[in-house]
Amino acid sequence: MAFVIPIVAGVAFSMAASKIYAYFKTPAQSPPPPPTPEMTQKLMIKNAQEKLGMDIENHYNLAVCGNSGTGKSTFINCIRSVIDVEYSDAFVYIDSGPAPSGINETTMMPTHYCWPNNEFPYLSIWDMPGGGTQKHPGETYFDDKTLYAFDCLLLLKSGRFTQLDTDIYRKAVEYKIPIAIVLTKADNDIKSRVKIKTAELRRKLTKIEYAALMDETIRQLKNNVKSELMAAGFPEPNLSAVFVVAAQSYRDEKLGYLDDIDCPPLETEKLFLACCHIAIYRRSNA
Ligand SMILES: Nc1nc2c(ncn2[C@@H]2O[C@H](COP(=O)(O)OP(=O)(O)O)[C@@H](O)[C@H]2O)c(=O)[nH]1
Ligand SMILES: [Mg+2]
Repeated sequence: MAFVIPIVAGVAFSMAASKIYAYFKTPAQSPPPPPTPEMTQKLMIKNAQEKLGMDIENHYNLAVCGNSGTGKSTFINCIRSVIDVEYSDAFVYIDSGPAPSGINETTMMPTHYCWPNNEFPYLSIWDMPGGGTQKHPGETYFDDKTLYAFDCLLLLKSGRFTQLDTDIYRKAVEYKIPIAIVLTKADNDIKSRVKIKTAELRRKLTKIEYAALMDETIRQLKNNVKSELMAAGFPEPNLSAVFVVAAQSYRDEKLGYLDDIDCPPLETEKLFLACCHIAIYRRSNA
């Protein structure tokens, strides 16, 4: 089965960002569709409420999953233009504040964040703990964390697919839950390729050469995902559900800190809009 996230083809960008954002200022019209015929919407609402304290009737919910260190907390901060903080004993959680980095994910619970200044009162983003541990076993992770109750899953990875990644991906496909594969920290990939190319040419890259190198890097990273998924026994994935992002650059650009020499945000905004769009689409077709 191909990706179940019909997010980019045609419909996704026919709606302007401002129109998409307007949806998150009022309660959702209906909960998302249940994952299987056996699970009623009522049971799904109950499970999400009991296990995570999640309101799926009124709120649109995005889950950011993946292994520790893939950049989940940073992504959640960047997309909301919130500055990162390292976890310490003095850290105090507020849902409109930062998702702390450096947290021990073996004990962490799924944590809810909203947009500062009540920008989108009905949009929530969740920092999900890495799985495959005693507290969060991989085999039951998807159901334990009620991932089927989310509007869209963002599976973050910065290296090769792990067992947790493939477990989540497999279940998402089975349950028809939209899932985007997000290749994080791509600024590092671009930077190292620029270094190699610069050494090869013995001069700085022109703007055109730099843009071509970025395109090529994005293409190669996405093709690696395709090869890896197919090697893991999945059918050929639709690469329109794979996004290459530089989340910190996205935030820096929004806050006016991005320098000319910095890597641009790549597909960060495209990913966010696509996830928002699929959430709205599913709710209106539930
Ligand atoms: N270069 C770069 N580093 C990043 C980016 N996002 C996260 N990181 C770094 O990756 C490390 C792990 O990030 P964190 O958000 O704590 O990962 P988590 O464990 O998945 O929540 C931190 O040192 C971040 O600064 C990015 O877009 N670019
Ligand atoms: Mg984290």
